[in-house]
Amino acid sequence: MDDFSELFEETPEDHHSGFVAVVGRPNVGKSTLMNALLGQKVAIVSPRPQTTRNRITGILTTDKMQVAFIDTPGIHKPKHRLGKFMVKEALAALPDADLILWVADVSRPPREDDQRVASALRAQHLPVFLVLNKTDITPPDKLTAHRDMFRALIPQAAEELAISALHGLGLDELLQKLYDHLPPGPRYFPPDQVTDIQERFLVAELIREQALNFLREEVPHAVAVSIEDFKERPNGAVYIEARIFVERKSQKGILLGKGGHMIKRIGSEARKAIEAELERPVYLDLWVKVKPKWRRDPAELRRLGYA
Ligand SMILES: Nc1nc2c(ncn2[C@@H]2O[C@H](COP(=O)(O)OP(=O)(O)OP(=O)(O)O)[C@@H](O)[C@H]2O)c(=O)[nH]1
Ligand SMILES: [Mg+2]
Repeated sequence: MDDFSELFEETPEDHHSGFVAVVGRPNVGKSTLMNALLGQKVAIVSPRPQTTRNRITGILTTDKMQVAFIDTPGIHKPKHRLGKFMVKEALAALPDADLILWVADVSRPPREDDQRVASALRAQHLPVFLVLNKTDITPPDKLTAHRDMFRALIPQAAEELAISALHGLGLDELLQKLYDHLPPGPRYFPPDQVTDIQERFLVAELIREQALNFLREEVPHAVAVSIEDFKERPNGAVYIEARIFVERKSQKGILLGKGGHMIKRIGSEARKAIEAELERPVYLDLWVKVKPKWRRDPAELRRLGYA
């Protein structure tokens, strides 16, 4: 039997803990918020909607509480099997949570996808915090008008907070409110554990993040990354071979760019990001492959971790 006594012995008095699902429509800043609360990058972030595709746990341990945040894919109207998987992943985080952060982009009025989120939340009997993000780009009159519209969608919200995840504004208050609402409880994870994701997954995500940052239009959504080889070299460096999949030949052309210019930029930025995370020198070998309609193919989706 495992001995967890050490974990619990260290738990301070008045300690609170729980699981907090971070949900909302795509691109509102859920992953930015989770990373900011953790003070560490666990989930990738990009200006493109539908960046996050899987649930990702980020664990915050302080003297008085431990919160396991569950970052989720943006809830939207799915157009293919991948989209359906993403929405299912997001909704599956709700029943196991102690509390829900509904992240909304307050710089804009609610959209159809916000309504979708609100109706899923109204069906739950869990405390919901309405988290109005992107206040840094919202003029005061718009803030008031949009806030009222979001409020009307979730009349039972336990708390409402105006924040900027990007600039770290309002986060201390959010953490205090989490402490107030989460029940007394022990640490469920070792204090130094920050996430549940594996190194290979993180590496694939960091490559996809750069692809999302550099690509436009429909191409980012057609991108998937798989790690084919991951080897430690005797000199301490890591050799990584990764494949970037797209659905069409034309997308492959865009991804490669003139004279391979684009893939070189993506590779070089991704390598820097991976080295920063792994704290080791990295040799990154990137290949681009066309896999027609992978987003609709159950076997491919399973292979890529989207099932
Ligand atoms: N101005 C501003 N931009 C923000 C803020 N928070 C996030 N962003 C930006 O919004 C974009 C989307 O951020 P993400 O954190 O990837 O959003 P998400 O909700 O996780 O998106 P999905 O994973 O696609 O559902 C990025 O370009 C962020 O830099 C904020 O407080 N202010
Ligand atoms: Mg995200």
